[in-house]
Amino acid sequence: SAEEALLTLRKKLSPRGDIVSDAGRARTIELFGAPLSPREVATRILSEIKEQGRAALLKYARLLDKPDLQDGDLRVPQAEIEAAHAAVDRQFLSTIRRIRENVSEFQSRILHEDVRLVRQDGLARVELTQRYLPLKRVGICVPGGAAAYPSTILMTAIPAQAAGVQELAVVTPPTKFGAYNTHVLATCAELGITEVYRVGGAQAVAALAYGVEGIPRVDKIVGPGNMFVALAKQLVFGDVDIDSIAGPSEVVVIADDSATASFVASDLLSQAEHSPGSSILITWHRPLIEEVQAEIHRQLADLPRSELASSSLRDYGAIVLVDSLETACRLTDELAPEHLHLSTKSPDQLLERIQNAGAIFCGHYTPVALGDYFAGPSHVLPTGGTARFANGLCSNDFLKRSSVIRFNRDALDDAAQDVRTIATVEGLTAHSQSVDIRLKDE
Ligand code: HSO
Ligand code: ZN
Repeated sequence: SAEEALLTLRKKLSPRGDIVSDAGRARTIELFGAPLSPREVATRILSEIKEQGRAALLKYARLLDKPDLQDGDLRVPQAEIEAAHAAVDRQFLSTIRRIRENVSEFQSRILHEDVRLVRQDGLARVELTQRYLPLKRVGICVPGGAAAYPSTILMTAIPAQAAGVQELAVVTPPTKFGAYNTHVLATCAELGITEVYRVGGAQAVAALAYGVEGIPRVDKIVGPGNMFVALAKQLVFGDVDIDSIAGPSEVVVIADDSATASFVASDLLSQAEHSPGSSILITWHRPLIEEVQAEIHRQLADLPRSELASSSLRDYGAIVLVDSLETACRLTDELAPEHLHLSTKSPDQLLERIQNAGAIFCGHYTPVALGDYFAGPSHVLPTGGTARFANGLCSNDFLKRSSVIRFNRDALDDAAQDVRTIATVEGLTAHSQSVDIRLKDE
């Protein structure tokens, strides 16, 4: 039944990193002299760096990532960023320029503008404004463990720049997929990002949240990372803003008899190849199931990351046969997936029935990869069913707002009695007084 399917699927959607493995336990004993949970590890790193600053940051960068990291290596020199830009091929540069235009156009277009309400009643005038200003300084986490992600720089930094953020600090681990990656550095150069630090994990989050000598603290930390980055972001929230806690990538594909099995299989595989995330197909067209299964096997054979993709599919993949389009939509809404692909004749028919999904891809010619790399909305999206209440990252997340309130004397006079009444109920006489004192020589 759909309910049973839902229970199984919930378990499959986004494996969480809170299980302590034997290997993890052994490693924390080796590093910290005690069997710590990942949360305890993150807490310890954060508080040490908060108290001891740069020395503790270097200590953890060496202990966890690169034993021979020198103090002077922490920030990538400008010459190295420029050299990377000069070294990458022209095709890569023209690609990231094109993507930059797409993302920048969309992110600027959706940007909030100040809103003003004027109430004029005779001589009384009230002016109420909601004013938006960009955050001053933002930190961006760029993963560098299993693969290089220049696209993550594009999908976080360009929305921030569209909002008008002046200072961007990128942190990425000292690895060949991170701070020693030519494409990563070239992308920073192309976007005018000059502050790049070779540090990852909870220690990077600590440096951004609290600041250390040479790295001023930021106002907001965005971008994905491993479990330690996620935990650290959760722990520093409140001292600094964060975007969200990103889990593994996931996709739900809803397909009908108009779908092409090879297309559907390719979408499932393109999220499965990330990490153990989940890929779920929901259909009411029974013949599609076997076709898609066969296609998955065929395509898997040629994928360099077939090992990873097939284990994600084995552990977290599913194909669900439902009785109707309506059930498919209901199930999807309960799952609230990060990506939803509508592989059907009339996607609009499904769109109006679905409320919870981070990004929705409509029709046979809109693979999820377009959203990951090219279209314009950010690929930083809510995972693990959080699309129920959370949103993908966008330019507006880099704005803060103030309310601006302006009354003239007649408007104050008009409001006076109401302010007095409430102030009296609350027993706050000075509040009343602040009104009366302005009106007394009438
Ligand atoms: N699908 C990932 C984003 C990504 N894909 C980066 C390729 N590179 C999470 O939305
Ligand atoms: Zn992807």
